[in-house]
Amino acid sequence: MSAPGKVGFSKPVYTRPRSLVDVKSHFCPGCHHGTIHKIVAECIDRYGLREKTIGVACVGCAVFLYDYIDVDVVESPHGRAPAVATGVKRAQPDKFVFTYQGDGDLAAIGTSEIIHAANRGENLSVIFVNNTTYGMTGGQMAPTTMLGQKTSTTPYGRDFRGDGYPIKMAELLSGLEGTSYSARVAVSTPAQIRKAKEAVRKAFEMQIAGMGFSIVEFLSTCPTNWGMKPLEAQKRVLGEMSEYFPLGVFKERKQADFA
Ligand SMILES: Cc1ncc(C[n+]2csc(CCOP(=O)(O)OP(=O)(O)O)c2C)c(N)n1
Ligand code: SF4
Repeated sequence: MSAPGKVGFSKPVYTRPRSLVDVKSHFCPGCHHGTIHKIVAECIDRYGLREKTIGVACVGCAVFLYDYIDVDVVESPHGRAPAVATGVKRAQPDKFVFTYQGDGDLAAIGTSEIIHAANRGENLSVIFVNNTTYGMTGGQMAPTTMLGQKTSTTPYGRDFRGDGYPIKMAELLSGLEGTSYSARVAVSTPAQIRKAKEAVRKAFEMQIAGMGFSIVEFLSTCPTNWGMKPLEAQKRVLGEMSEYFPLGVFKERKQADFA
């Protein structure tokens, strides 16, 4: 019985996913990496994959995946995660293999690796964290940095005349035949978090069904390098960021395509 005036709860409303390590987060306040880890861990649990998963980490703040997700993780050099994951999956096709990459990693130094892994239709899943900057190394311009965005290497704001345009990776990869699933999601509201989880589930299901390459791009924050408070950073994702990088599913193969 609960004390007078207190509400009694008989059912837990939240439990930590088994695949999420019970440690304090070291990420900056308002950073989305932690929320994205939780979604990944929940989906690993959902399909009972923990004992057969091999994650492939990259560089940057994204690398710390290996401290938080309780599965085997291989560390790869900058940009090479899709190539390393290809080797792992081909050597051990019964394992569940995913990469976890930032935008500097996936869309700059690793452009070649991600495009060719997708084009080959490698049977693996990619979690892509787009925070429009190089988080760990001090906020330099990334290929996803938005026009006008000030960074440590673009103090006057990104200008298409010298710097080109921000790359829309989810759309770009959806155009490749080997891609089975490509979506862009965000985690700035509870409703977005639910949709993001659906997208990761779909991506994982593609690999489980042997359908080929799947990717989920997350719009993420980096309040520290954006020079914003956490709440302002959320508003940026909900506003200008999702206007330029629309949320949605850009490709979803049906089983029939492979029949
Ligand atoms: C071959 C190589 N070049 C450069 C670096 C330096 N480096 C480490 S992290 C990083 C930026 C990573 O940015 P991003 O992938 O966007 O990840 P975030 O920190 O935002 O999660 C760079 C350039 C490196 N580790 N290896
Ligand atoms: S520097 Fe940016 S990406 Fe790295 S932990 Fe801080 S907010 Fe997150």
